[in-house]
Amino acid sequence: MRILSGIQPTGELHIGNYLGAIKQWLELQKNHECVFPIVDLHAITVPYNPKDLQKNIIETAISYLALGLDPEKSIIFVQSKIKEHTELSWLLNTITPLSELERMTQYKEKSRQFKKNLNAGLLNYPILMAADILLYQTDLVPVGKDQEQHLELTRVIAKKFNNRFGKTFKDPKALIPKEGAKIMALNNPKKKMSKSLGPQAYLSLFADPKEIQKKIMSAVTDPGKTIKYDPKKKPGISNLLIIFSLFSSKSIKELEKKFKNKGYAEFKKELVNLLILKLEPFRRKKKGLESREVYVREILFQNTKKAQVLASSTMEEVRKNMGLI
Ligand code: AQP
Repeated sequence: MRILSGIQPTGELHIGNYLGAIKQWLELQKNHECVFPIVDLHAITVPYNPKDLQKNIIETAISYLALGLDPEKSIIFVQSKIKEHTELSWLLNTITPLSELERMTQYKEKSRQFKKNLNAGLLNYPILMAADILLYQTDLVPVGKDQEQHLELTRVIAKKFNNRFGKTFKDPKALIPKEGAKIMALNNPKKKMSKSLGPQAYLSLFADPKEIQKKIMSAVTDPGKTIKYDPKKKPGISNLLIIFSLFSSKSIKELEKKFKNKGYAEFKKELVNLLILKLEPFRRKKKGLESREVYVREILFQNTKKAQVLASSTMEEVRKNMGLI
């Protein structure tokens, strides 16, 4: 099976990215052919600084390696280096109904958030994502819950294309984890943890012990004192319970029992210790890679060649079937 999933180089990766997506990637790369682009073309649909983007692209590549993605097993590259992503995206534009794009939740949210920069790229974002996925004849797309709707649209586009021009693309399926598919923001447990909500909302995967302590101890909790999983009534503590459970491999039930007569502060202190222990190896590995940028760039270069072979092969078929040659 072929797996594809990407992350935008918009800043540090956070524990939401890890629990919703990257943790699955690490398992999948053991037995499947995996394609993991750094999706820089998606990142430019919202206001950004070109200098920061350059830095973030390399940072994300370093982060992928530090977290355990293996460039011998998985294809790690920068999306914009393969021109076929934008070419296929344009072709898919011509068969994607406007109404489908306008009803996408992410578009609605982002167009509210970035009122002053309401560009066509923000609306067409899911078409580029469909191109990313279909270009590599992907079977499975391991993503967090927020991307489910885009995945469904990808499948609609693939079906439409295949019906109109003959079978060209595979039908990709989303792989969404049962737990951790939507980690909530630390400062607002009603919103998804994401970089764009600001530094108080997320915990970086490379945070040092001091930062972990600060962010977790000040995470928003709920009225009352009991450590109980109840996402509706207690969204703050429920979110922290999910994080604790996934990093410790203990069930939520076990944790509720362990912290039965204990308060939020004690629970948070233990979570801090757990996260320091689990995130420390990532931080150490990243530090080591930061001084080896030439090596990281070489990995990206070599992997781009592998991605190019796959992308060219699909595009040849697409152009032929659409009557372009
Ligand atoms: N909170 C989350 N919980 C679970 N999974 C998540 N993902 C993102 N946030 C969570 C998954 O991580 C992958 C990469 O997503 P992204 O590049 O969109 O990351 P982001 O942190 O969401 O980025 P931004 O820049 O802050 O964008 P917005 O504002 O759109 O969230 C995906 O598989 C995603 O599902």
